[in-house]
Amino acid sequence: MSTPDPDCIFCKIVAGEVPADVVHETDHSVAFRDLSPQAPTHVLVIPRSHFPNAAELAAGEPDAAVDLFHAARAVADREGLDAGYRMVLNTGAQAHQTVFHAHLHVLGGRTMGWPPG
Ligand code: DGP
Repeated sequence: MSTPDPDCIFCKIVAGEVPADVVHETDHSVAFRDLSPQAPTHVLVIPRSHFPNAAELAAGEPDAAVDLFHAARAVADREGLDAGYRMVLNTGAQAHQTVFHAHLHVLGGRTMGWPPG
């Protein structure tokens, strides 16, 4: 497991040092509601380990990367997103990644547009 980053807000959520509305947990992942929801359901699924993005997570801890997707499906099931949902992995500043701890957005509960902004 990678070392937590003491300056990372999501590492603090994993450690329980910052509160979050947690909706699902596994051995590898924690899922909690986004502070700034962009859809009726907007949950972030993050690995317990600190990696700067999902690609680095897949390279460093492939089992945890796969678990992120299993956890996302569990969240979608639990939230009743039967009509569909979007999974987003912003990677890098130009793609609007603002927190550099890997996270998978699960968005649902409304019709989505395409292309994304
Ligand atoms: P991104 O732009 O892909 O890096 O998304 C980061 C998301 O994290 C953004 O939608 C807002 C959310 N976020 C940032 N800080 C916190 C926090 O402290 N708590 C929660 N619940 N969400 C946060």
